[in-house]
Amino acid sequence: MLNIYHAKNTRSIRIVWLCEELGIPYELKTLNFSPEDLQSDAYLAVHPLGKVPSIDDDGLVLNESGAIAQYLLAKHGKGRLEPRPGTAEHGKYLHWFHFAEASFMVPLGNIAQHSFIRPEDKRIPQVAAEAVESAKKMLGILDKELAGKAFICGSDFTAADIMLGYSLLLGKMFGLLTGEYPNAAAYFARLAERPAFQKATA
Ligand SMILES: N[C@@H](CCC(=O)N[C@@H](CS)C(=O)NCC(=O)O)C(=O)O
Repeated sequence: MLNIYHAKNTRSIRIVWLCEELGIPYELKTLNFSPEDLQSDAYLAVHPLGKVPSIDDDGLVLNESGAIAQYLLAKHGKGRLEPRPGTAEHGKYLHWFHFAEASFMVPLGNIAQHSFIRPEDKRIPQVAAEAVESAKKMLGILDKELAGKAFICGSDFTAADIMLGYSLLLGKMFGLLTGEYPNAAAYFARLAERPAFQKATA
């Protein structure tokens, strides 16, 4: 059985969403987004940094949302939700799949840390302000890329949309996904209509 360690509003949404899209059976191990749960000895044995998501797939423990998604696609995808490997389309797909975590989540994480996660005396307003500017720059890049497209790779929904969809969910929660980015806002609305997204974010 696939166990998914999940906490509300976190990157584990990506993994639940992917499993729902692919029809992969799973069991949720829901944690509170608090040090009591994430830094417990029991959870540190699953994820040494005490972060979510993690999975335990019949004894195989994995961390990192992108790696987990790629593992599940390889195991259960049967070619669904990604262009054919080795094609230019697959290269572009990988770019956006990884942009979502490796680039876009950096400023979004800093906004979260320096606006509400850290105790007030540990927040640095300058870091939050710079992160807002950086996130807006990335939203502008995405907005341009999405012109005339239903999904980031064109007309087909892929796992890159799942990776980006969570980042945009945070962007929206932080009030950044405004009418200034009409293509990105319409794209996120399209993603949020999917039943699998709604199940993962419930
Ligand atoms: N690159 C990792 C990041 C994991 C991560 O930072 N998760 C956040 C939730 S979205 C977390 O658990 N933070 C808890 C903490 O930093 O204490 C991934 O994609 O899985």
